Amino acid sequence: MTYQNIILHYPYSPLGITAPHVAVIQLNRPKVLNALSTDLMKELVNCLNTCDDNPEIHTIVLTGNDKAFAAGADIAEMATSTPIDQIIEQRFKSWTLLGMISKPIIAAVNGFALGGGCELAMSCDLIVAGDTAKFGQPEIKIGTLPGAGGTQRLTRAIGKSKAMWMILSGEMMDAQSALESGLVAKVFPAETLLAEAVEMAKIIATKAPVAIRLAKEAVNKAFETSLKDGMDFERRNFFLTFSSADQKEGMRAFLEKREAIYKGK
Ligand code: DAK
Repeated sequence: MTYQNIILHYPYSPLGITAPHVAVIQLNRPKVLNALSTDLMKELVNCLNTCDDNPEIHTIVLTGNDKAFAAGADIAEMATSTPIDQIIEQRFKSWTLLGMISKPIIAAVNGFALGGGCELAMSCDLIVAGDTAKFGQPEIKIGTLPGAGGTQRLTRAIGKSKAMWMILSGEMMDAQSALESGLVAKVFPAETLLAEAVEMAKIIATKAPVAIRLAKEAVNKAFETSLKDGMDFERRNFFLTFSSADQKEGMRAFLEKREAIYKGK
């Protein structure tokens, strides 16, 4: 499939050096700060599914450009829509499908991650930011409120008071505060952000793919269950790794003091 609103870089080979098993997806509507139109979201989910289905790809980096990761849903598209339009067009469907990708997705955020852009970053498995990044849920300034998980995910990420302030005021949070609040995992100079995110993706990509998927699933479960149910879920996934060839290989390699060679089985 050819994409109009995103670019898939796979293999990802900056300067001719390939990052093995890493795909980079770039949001590409620069004139409107990567506003998340319905078409863009459909393409993104389609592309993520393609990456998820490709056994050669282990980790995905989602990024924008220097000015914006994404400045939110496309306001021009949304401004006159009715609730019924939104139901008929199933705008929420792409957002639901995002949560079904089994491989780790790193959001690499430079510039604005606002509204749906912030929600998209938070829908990924972890966020890294350039030092000029700005996060926000400014929907209140245009007469509405977050609709793709912002009230829930931001609150879980940074706590009630900070999230409440951002959502009720529409004020943005800079990269350093996002780091201190736990919204992002790391901050890098804006110019090297993508390279650093790809390095992180490469580290994840060297690990046993089945264990990575099960670990991602277990961490994400922490947001949806009680501690007891989450621990039970973790234990089952832990046991499950012991039916993989990669667990045997990983532990054997440790004991033999060599690098493990994982087969993804
Ligand atoms: N939509 C459409 N166009 C946008 C846009 C957006 N979100 N953000 C920026 N643009 C366009 C601007 O209109 C402008 O276009 P031209 O005038 O050049 O034609 C161009 O991008 C450059 O923007 P500015 O000229 O405004 O650039 P500045 O540097 O001056 O300002 C800014 C940058 C990010 C502060 C500003 O553009 C801004 O405030 N943008 C809007 C941010 C915003 O309010 N975002 C939240 C949108 S609501 C849901 C799923 C998702 C959502 C809800 C429900 N369901 C599944 C149910 C999400 C909702 C939202 O995100």
